[in-house]
Amino acid sequence: MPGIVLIGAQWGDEGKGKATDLIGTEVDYVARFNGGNNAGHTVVVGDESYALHLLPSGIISPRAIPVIGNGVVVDPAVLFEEIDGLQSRGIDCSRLLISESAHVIAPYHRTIDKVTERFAGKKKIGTTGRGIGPAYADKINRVGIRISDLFHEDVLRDKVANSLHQKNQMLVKLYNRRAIDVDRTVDELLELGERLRPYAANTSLILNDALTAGKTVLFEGGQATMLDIDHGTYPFVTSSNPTAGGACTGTGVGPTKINRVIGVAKAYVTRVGEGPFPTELFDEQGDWLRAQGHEYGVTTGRPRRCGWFDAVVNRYATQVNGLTDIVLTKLDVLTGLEQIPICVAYDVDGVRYDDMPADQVAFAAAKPIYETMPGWSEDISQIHDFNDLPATCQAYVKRLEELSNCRISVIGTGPERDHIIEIN
Ligand code: 2SA
Ligand code: GDP
Ligand code: MG
Repeated sequence: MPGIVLIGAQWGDEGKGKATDLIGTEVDYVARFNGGNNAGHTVVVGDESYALHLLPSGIISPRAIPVIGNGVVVDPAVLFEEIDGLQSRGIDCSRLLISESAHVIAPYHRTIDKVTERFAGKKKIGTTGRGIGPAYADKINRVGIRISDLFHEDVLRDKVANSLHQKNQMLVKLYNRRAIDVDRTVDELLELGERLRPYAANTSLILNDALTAGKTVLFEGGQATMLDIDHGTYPFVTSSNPTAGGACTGTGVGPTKINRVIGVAKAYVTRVGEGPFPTELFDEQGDWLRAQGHEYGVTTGRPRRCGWFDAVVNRYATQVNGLTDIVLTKLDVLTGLEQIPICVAYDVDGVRYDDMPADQVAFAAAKPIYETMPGWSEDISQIHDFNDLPATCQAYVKRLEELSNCRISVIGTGPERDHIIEIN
């Protein structure tokens, strides 16, 4: 089983960090392929809880080699903060490899992210403010800075000057902000680059060699399917491809090397930031889910919007990612509910949609069509065999599986490593 892709099936925060960490103990490499420090993964090991943003979750497993692929945008200052934080807690980060082709989030990307969101008013995306969108925009515009540019002062100075020429005009004239100084920015990036140099590598070559040698690589997605720049709820998306195809472009590994695609889905749904969310609950049931599931952003601390499981979203995730199996997390959070609604289809202006509408105007108007299942009240966190779950809980899982068009192979029953049920 050499190439495994693990992605979010909904709007993020499904528990990918924990799922990666679990599989990571058996793999040789864990490679991130998209996004940057907008991600927030919580991994709980015993009494210790680790909040990771940029580093792959595999960093916690002593065996796996963590890799930051070319599709990731790297804020070097944040990277070192995270490395220092983990090293001080005894986690060895020296094995980390960073693609020389990954793009850099420069300080001006953060400034532009914040300023454009502030001035967007009602049209804001609700970004994490980490400079993700502006860094990817520069990459696509062919004025971005790659990790390898940090090792060539002349090239770097030229690129930063070129990039800031336009951006400073915008900042000063449009947003009434101070111009950003080229020399100061270059000095800062050069210093960070020096510290980064030992980690920089030709990661596409390394990963391909590893796969050819029969080693196992886990490709870890940040964010999720519905936040994908192509397949998500555009424009309320992140600026990368968190879907399974991104694993190939974001690491330089071909699709023939991928054997398994795991989608992580919560037993309900959450979303942070703006944008449509058909099953969102605005009443006390939404507050209850948020409280039970501790639904607050790992990166920004923002309260997450909460709603019932949306099977249309999951079927869509199965489709666009080619899922082979689903890890269903946070089933324990639903314990205590008498009835659990599941969204099985949408009603858009009187028309039933069983599949995700591609038209975002239709999606924004989608009203959930619910089916309701009986809940359970027993604590399920100590159960390790599917057949020991309450009958109504088993029926709920089986129904989600059927509606998602994909097998559920693992169930999360609590935040800790051993709070899982594997289904054969
Ligand atoms: P950005 O910053 O440009 O990527 O924001 C664009 C949209 O993508 C959403 N987004 C996220 N959604 C869920 N979780 C994310 N990571 C953090 C977490 C979020 C946090 O794990 O909790 O702490 O707030 C994440 N990152 C980006 C974002 O909300 C925008 O809708
Ligand atoms: P990610 O972005 O997909 O990695 O998810 P986050 O770490 O942002 O959010 C998921 C949260 O759910 C974390 O706090 C995890 O510790 C927690 N978690 C993961 N799986 C389970 C589970 O099965 N049950 C419960 N109660 N919590 C879980
Ligand atoms: Mg998260």
